[in-house]
Amino acid sequence: MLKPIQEKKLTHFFNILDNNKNGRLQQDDFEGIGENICINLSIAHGSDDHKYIMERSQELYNYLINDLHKQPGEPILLEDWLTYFDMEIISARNVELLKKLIQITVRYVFDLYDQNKDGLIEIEEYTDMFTIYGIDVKYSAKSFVMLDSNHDEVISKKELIQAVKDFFVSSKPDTPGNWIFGNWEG
Ligand SMILES: [Ca+2]
Ligand SMILES: [Ca+2]
Ligand SMILES: [Ca+2]
Repeated sequence: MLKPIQEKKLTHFFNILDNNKNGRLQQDDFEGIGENICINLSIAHGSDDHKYIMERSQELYNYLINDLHKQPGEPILLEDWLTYFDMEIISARNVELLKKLIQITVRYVFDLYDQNKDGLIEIEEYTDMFTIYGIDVKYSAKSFVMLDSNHDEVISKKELIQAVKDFFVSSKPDTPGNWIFGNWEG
């Protein structure tokens, strides 16, 4: 069974990815996120950068469809999402699957939001992520400081891996990684 805090965080993440807020994760949510990124970064429609962002945005969708045993086009419901995390990862203690999901998520964040491609997430890039996902930006500075565990004012891949891991599995309310996608307490 998921603990209430885990369910809350995973529901928060589901709602963020559900770009058109219809309660289902579908391909158009990930296209919408890709388009939001391009608009936010003033990337021209049809350019190579546009194509790159759209493809990277799509990758998480493809991974989830596959891992949740859905057919392309079949929606992922919140219930499917929570059951997946509970039965296949958290309660199952499936370390390998968790590791893979963390890797995919970290790659997704770096591919889409490390705009200057320096392998680090700066505060501006992190705040853009909040804007693009429609997360209240008033939490971005606070969250950034918590994720930046060595206080060098950038989020490294290592720090992001730890944060994503804590976000997915930690049942402690004071774990810094809980805040990766802003105010999960809602
Ligand atoms: Ca949707
Ligand atoms: Ca960067
Ligand atoms: Ca750091």
